Amino acid sequence: MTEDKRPEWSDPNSPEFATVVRKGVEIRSSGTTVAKRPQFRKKRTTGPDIEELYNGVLRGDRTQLAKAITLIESNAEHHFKWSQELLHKLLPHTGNALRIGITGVPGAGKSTFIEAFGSYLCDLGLKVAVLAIDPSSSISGGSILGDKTRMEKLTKNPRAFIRPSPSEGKLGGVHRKTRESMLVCEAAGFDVILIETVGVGQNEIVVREMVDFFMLVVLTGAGDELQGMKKGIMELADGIFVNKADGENKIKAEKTKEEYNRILHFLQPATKGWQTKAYTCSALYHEGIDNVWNVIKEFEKNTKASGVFYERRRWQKQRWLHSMIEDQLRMNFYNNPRVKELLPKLENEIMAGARTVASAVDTLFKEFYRTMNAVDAE
Ligand SMILES: Nc1nc2c(ncn2[C@@H]2O[C@H](COP(=O)(O)OP(=O)(O)OP(=O)(O)O)[C@@H](O)[C@H]2O)c(=O)[nH]1
Ligand SMILES: [Mg+2]
Repeated sequence: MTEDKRPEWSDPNSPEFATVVRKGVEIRSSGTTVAKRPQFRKKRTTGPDIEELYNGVLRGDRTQLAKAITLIESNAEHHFKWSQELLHKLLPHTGNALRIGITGVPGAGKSTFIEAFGSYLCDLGLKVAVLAIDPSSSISGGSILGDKTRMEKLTKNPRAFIRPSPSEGKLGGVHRKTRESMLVCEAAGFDVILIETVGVGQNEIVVREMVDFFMLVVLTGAGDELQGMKKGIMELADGIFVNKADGENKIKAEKTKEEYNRILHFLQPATKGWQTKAYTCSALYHEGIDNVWNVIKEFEKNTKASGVFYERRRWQKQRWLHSMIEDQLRMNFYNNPRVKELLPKLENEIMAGARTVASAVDTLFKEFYRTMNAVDAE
């Protein structure tokens, strides 16, 4: 039997009170009477509605898409679980977009190029998502703001979706987040995903590992400068675009293009069966933008026909798994309280010549495993 009564903290003189406290149902279990707490269906009050997000993303609802990406970008551990649940559901609807990575030194014109190229693709009737890894740069001084003004037209285009980079975080860090955001955008029906990254080292390799076509935006420069340019970066690219080929710079840009082509001839191509070439364009004056798309479409046709396209995507998934394992291992190790405590001491001993590196590593790992086992045993 249930009995309704007002909560004790309500005003006894006030006749109006909408809430009642319902006494729990008593059930019998193995002969003993157990007073059960009220039987309400367990509702996920604090978590997001995964079903709603899932349906929203598939419909291409931008609010739900933004919410889904926010969930992925969250560093909270319980959000991680929910985001994985959502991604698992979305997975069958992913993989259909063409993934393009864009890199180049700060000020090369990447954002201006994305504005022009993205708008061009939207005019063709395609849906374009733009994601950025570390959009801040030494020249513009950090600048989602700068990027937004440089992508003013695209930001307003209903066929485009622009998402600045999340800050670095745990649980696989920024790279996991960009990869997963890309998958969500694909499920939302975007045809082309553009990933912008400033070419300052490690980022290019990470982006290369998540895109189909990787392009390098460069500026005009003398032959010597090109020779000095990191060969490694050129070997990652499927296309090199000499930007700002306009006005007085046009002739110089043509020369630079030739110079790049000469060097490219001797380099290992980034993609099997595809000769990387240099081209000129002007992002600001929208010149040569259609050619960029032609090159990419040609690349897609060739690599799909040869199977290299699909092979790369399979390999990328494998790399993704391993990079997440590495991230997780690194995070667990360095966040381990015992490792944190011992590391500075061991570092000092090594620097003082009182210990070998190998023995310090051995001690650290022994302590790490010991504390891990202790946690497991609890
Ligand atoms: N003349 C000319 N200027 C350009 C062109 N493309 C970009 N610019 C200018 O170059 C400057 C840098 O352009 P951004 O698009 O911000 O360059 P970015 O590579 O995105 O730079 P970061 O995001 O800071 O790494 C801006 O002042 C642009 O207006 C071009 O094709 N021609
Ligand atoms: Mg930029």
